[in-house]
Amino acid sequence: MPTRLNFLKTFVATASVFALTAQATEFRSSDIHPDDYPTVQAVRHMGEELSKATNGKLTIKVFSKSALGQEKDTIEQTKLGALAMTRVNVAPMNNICAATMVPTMPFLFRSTEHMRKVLDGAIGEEILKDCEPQGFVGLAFYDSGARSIYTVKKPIKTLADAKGLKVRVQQSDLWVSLLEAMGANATPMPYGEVYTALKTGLVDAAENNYPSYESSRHFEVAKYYNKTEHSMAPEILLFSKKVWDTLSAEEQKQIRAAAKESVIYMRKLWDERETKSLAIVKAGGAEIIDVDKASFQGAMKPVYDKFLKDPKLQDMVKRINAVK
Ligand code: BDP
Repeated sequence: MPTRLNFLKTFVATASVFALTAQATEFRSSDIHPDDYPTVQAVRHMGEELSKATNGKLTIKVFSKSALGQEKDTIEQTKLGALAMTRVNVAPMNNICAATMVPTMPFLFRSTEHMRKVLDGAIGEEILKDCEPQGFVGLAFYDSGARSIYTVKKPIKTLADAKGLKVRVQQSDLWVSLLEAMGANATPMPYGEVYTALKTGLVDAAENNYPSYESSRHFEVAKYYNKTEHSMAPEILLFSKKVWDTLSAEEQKQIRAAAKESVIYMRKLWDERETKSLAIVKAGGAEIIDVDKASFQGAMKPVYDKFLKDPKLQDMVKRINAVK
């Protein structure tokens, strides 16, 4: 029998549920990669850690496979605050936040260890911070390995072989110049269009690390993977400054901590995935070609001259070189 008291009880219970949901916040985060890719897994992991640390008050929902758009679109949405987070490569940030050009620079990092040490330290923090005036709180860098050029028709062994090649690049002026310095014709386009571009002959080549070459199935259409290893441009995890400013200092601290923790998790997955992807592409018929790297490296001066005019950025390169 519904009594006044029962009604009151139900009312109070319902009200408290609403209060709970009103307090809990779910941040949406985007990624162009599939569910099993290390970047997607890492942000999911970060969400779990954040949820634990806040007793479920703050959570993250990751939208994979470009469900919310290509990287340039999601960067724009994040800036507007329509999206709380996005995981992208630093390349589409190059035109927005100058310091991100530095870790993109060709042949900058000597090894994975060197790259990790630099990005984990004060220089990494400086680069992340540089995105803030543009509307992005840089939370962390993730590994992206080394990028190499893969070709449809013939292998590349020396710089001369790259001449006139139509190569897809990420949407960044720096990337266009980088390939032009190799004598190639650079065609910027979003990642999602590359498979078809390779297949239809719109481009002769693209460039990426093993996990992307594999997960995108680009190896099926471009079977020569030429180990130029010309850039180790990392991934970056960005939080919308607009959304950030609505959070308490404590919440911001919790988000930063969970992001940093996810880097460790990501690296383990990354190392495993690089090995696994290499095996998959080889089994799928890809040929891994050794390249005269020095000839490529020798052609990169114009890129440094053009994009690192700012003494602050030049100094950053010097400091990176000095990191042992
Ligand atoms: C992959 C990055 C991804 C980029 C993609 C590309 O993880 O963020 O969008 O390369 O080449 O390695 O566009």
